[in-house]
Amino acid sequence: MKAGLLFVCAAGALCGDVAVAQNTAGAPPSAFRDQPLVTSIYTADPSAHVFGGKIYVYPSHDVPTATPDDDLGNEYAMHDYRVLRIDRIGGKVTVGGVALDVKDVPWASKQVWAPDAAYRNGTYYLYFPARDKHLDKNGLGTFRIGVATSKNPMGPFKAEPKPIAGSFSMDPAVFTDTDGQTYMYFGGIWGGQLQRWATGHFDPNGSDTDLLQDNQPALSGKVVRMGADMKSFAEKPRDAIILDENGKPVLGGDHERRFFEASWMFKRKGTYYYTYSTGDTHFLNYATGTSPYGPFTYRGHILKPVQGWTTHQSIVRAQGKWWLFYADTQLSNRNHLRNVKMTELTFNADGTIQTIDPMKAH
Ligand code: FUB
Repeated sequence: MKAGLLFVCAAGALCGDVAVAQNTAGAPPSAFRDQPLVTSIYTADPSAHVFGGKIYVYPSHDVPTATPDDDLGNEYAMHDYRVLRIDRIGGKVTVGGVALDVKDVPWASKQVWAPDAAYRNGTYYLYFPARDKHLDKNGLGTFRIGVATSKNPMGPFKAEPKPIAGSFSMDPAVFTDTDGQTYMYFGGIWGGQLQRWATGHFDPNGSDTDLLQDNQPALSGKVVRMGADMKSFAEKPRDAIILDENGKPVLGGDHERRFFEASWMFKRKGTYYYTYSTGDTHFLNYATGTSPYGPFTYRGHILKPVQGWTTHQSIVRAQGKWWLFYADTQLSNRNHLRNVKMTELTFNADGTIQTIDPMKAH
């Protein structure tokens, strides 16, 4: 599907090595606010962290597949991870070797989706979702969340033999608070299976999309405090509830505000910013609170829809500024072959975030 054209970085753009060809069927590079960080591989779901003064991005590594797009995301057939390193913003982006392959994860069968990473006491932790090996009637495993460790932020990482006990669904995002406590935010509806866990137990016959209860509180993403070993949950996961301006839970039918997937937490000036994707309405949103557990009050959109079905964010302060990392399909114009980007995030004096339009050049 990809045309054999060479992608050329726009002046001032952040570009890595050039190898992935661009499909001219999508919008031209000049139509996009930002340019891909790397073009030699497809990447998505960027979780960015600053370790030792450098930015490390832990993305999904998208791969071509003949599987058609469906509501379960079977076209997202990723089987390994590669880490990106940015020594200087605006400079070269280094693409690491294979950091972890699903064939080396004892419990997982396929689809290693959006990962995250953390550092504690000389060890780097890679958190990742994957389908387990207990196949259901459709031949699919249940999503669990695993952890792997390394002494090097670029990997390779060695996976634990089992997924994190009590974990389910996908999109782990790990946040360490100023008091040293670490929390994992996770979950995603539709293909991410969160709706099947609505009762607290996996429903093998549950809906493949959401709960279809438009007038009920929307399904919440999950938050859980991590154990000191960074490989376990210290408690049962709780709901990360999003409230509207009247203090009422956002409803399931409110697709422009309700949680879908892609949790990411950051803290700024004492306020907890819970950020997430709305999935089928394609927004990145944020809600704020005074505790890492929430509840969080809906504040607005961070990013308007990108080219492509999904986007998935991280937000990090680096080299004196705040940065949004996200993904679109500029290089391929195919939903499952994405490319990560970064752009500066601007806060207003009251702590609200200025909404970004990814299709407006700046
Ligand atoms: O990359 C596969 C899935 O698509 C991720 O887990 C979601 O967040 C969405 O980006």
